[in-house]
Amino acid sequence: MAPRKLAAGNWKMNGTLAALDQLDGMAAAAEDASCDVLICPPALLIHPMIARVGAGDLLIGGQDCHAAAQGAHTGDIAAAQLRDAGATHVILGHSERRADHGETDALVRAKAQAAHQAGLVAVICLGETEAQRDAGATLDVIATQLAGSVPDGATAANTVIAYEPVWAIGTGRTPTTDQIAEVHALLRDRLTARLEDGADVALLYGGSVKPTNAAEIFAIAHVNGALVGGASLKAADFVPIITALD
Ligand code: G2H
Repeated sequence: MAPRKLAAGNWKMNGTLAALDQLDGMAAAAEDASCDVLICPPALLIHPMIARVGAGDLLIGGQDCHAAAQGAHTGDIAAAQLRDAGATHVILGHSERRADHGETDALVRAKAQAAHQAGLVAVICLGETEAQRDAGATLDVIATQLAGSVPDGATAANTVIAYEPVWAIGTGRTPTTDQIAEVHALLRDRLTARLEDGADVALLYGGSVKPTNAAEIFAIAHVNGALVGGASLKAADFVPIITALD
């Protein structure tokens, strides 16, 4: 088995019911594509999205879940509740959550475990800051985040890893192809050494992916897709990215 290709959209805290109009074009592209296509909207839009496009080829996911299965955690969402709403995936450990909510590798790992128990695919995000890259620490940072954030029990079926350099997120800056290749080779090596089917875990690149740079990024070894933020909000931007991956 080779890693399944995945074009994933992270809508972050963007979108209202009016944005559902963008889904029709994305759903049509997902139907035509052989790669997987996923949109992770704000949680309030998960159910309306599924009602709009049905349980078809366009997959819908969450952007976070709590590590506990249920309980007194005001404002949080359990993995089983995402699954109940129709989600298939959940993004975990995005650098914005690590920064805004102090999420640690250990917490991300616990959340991934909860996601797996609920039957969700965990899309676990990793990435170095600009200061860490400038200090030459990128590979050490990524290896540490990977070891700490991926739970035992991770498999190619229930886990996707997204490499998102913090300095490339929403900035329009992207790493060189060599920089992406170096990190993805490390991820593949470490996953293959740790997991029985680590060679088949899908590895995404994320950070300012656009229709204009997608094909070049997808040609890099061990890049099996993308986690796309701003360019996933409009079908006119996201569909060409899906096509470039397919
Ligand atoms: C990185 C990415 C989506 P953008 O955060 O996860 O966002 O494509 O806007 O840089």
